[in-house]
Amino acid sequence: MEKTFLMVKPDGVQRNLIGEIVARFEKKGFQLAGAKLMSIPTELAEEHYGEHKERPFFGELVDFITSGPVFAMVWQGENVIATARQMMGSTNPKDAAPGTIRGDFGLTVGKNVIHGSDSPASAEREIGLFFKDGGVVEYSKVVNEWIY
Ligand code: DAT
Ligand code: MG
Repeated sequence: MEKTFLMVKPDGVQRNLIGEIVARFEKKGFQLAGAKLMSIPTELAEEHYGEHKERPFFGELVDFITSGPVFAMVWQGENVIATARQMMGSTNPKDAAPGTIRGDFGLTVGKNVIHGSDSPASAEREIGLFFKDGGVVEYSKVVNEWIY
């Protein structure tokens, strides 16, 4: 089953949005496979956002993501990587459609509430980084194949 890495960023945790965000993915039909509240060490933040290390906002990005606890999650389900990105909305909340997480809860690009892997390769890499000591649970709750 396809898996993705999603993370409620420090602004979302501080604003008590964990439950709201988890509820959206649960109600959509995706299955939670791992979750933990954690502080991100600077080295992990730099590695996670490595693709942006030459960008002018890199320092700010690392400072922000390490500024408070995040809620790191693994979700699974059909097309979960692309669908979760759609449910998150555009990177800049000013461009994110109402009904998306960033569209409903975000104001500025720096503090945009949630992270989600953008491709199968990113999902595998990010799950490996954040859940390298385990914590991804394989289980099934299928009673009938059409109940998802
Ligand atoms: P996404 O989080 O939608 O995958 P991204 O990978 O392009 O977006 O950027 C990672 C994060 O970096 C993004 O969630 C917020 C921050 N960011 C992106 N562009 C920015 C900018 N122009 N100024 C400040 N922060 C930015
Ligand atoms: Mg990205």
